Amino acid sequence: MHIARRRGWEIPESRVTPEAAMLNRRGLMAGVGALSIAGALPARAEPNPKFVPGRGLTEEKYATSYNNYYEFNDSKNVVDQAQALKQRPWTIALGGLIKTPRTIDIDDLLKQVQSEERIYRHRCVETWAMTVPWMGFSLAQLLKIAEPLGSAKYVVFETVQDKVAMPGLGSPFYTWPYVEGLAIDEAANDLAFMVTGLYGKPVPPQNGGPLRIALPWKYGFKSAKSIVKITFAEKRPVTFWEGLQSREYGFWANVNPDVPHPRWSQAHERLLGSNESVPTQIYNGYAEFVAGLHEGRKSEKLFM
Ligand SMILES: Nc1nc2c(c(=O)[nH]1)N[C@H]1C(S)=C(S)[C@@H](COP(=O)(O)O)O[C@H]1N2
Ligand SMILES: [Mo]
Repeated sequence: MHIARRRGWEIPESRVTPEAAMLNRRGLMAGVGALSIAGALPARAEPNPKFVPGRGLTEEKYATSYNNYYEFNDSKNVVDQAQALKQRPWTIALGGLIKTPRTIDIDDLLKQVQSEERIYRHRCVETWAMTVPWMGFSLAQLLKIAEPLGSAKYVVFETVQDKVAMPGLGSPFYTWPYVEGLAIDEAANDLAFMVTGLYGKPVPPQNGGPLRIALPWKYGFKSAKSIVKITFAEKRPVTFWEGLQSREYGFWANVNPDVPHPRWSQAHERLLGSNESVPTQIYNGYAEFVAGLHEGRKSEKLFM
């Protein structure tokens, strides 16, 4: 069972089951044999030690039940509705300024990348925060696969629009699809992470399964969920929240405790689960990785 769980985010369920069954047949899952298997194949890979969480993990039940996913609804309680979003088959269209625009199946993509676990802090612009063990692969690997042209300056992510599963798409207040983006040098930064799992399981639909992004130094709205399209552009895209309210939500959206949102302070954050309030850090504590990115962008509104 541990083996099936460990590999669930990497390979389709259909390929997990026979392997687990085979191990069972050999009797290796019981008694002394179980110990040696556990030793050879730990239930969870060691998280990448480069990314130090600095605080306790958020309990899984909170991270997977308190969600912002406006395509379903705007209540944070989307779990039940989100189960209607099918996670396979799933394809991602790669387009725009790249060598060969094409559509790639998620399972083919996963065979071409190196996956790992990373524990990241997540800071929502609304001031709640969580600490989550994500499974996935660096966006830099996907850039290599996509082969952007020299003229590509921005990467643009689009979320799936399933009108049957997602009642929020019918709301007249929003301009769908959910679009997010990064400058290409940000996208190449080691911190930018494509997520396929969390807490040792496939990432559930409410958290943006089967493929989302995690950008821990930016406010959470930059981390687009359930991605079906990645395009490369010369021009900066207008992103979802920026298009709705540019005075409050910008393109760069780097975390900064000293730059308040127009309607509230960003100095502190509330930890999901415990409700403890802790000081917010510049770049959400990831300055050592990303502060240098914006040397040439001082005239931009980098922090909202
Ligand atoms: N497609 C899509 N992506 C989205 C959102 C959304 O509403 N739709 N909400 C964003 C916001 S505001 C946050 S804080 C995170 C929340 O991720 P979580 O539910 O996994 O905590 O997803 C981001 N990605
Ligand atoms: Mo958010």
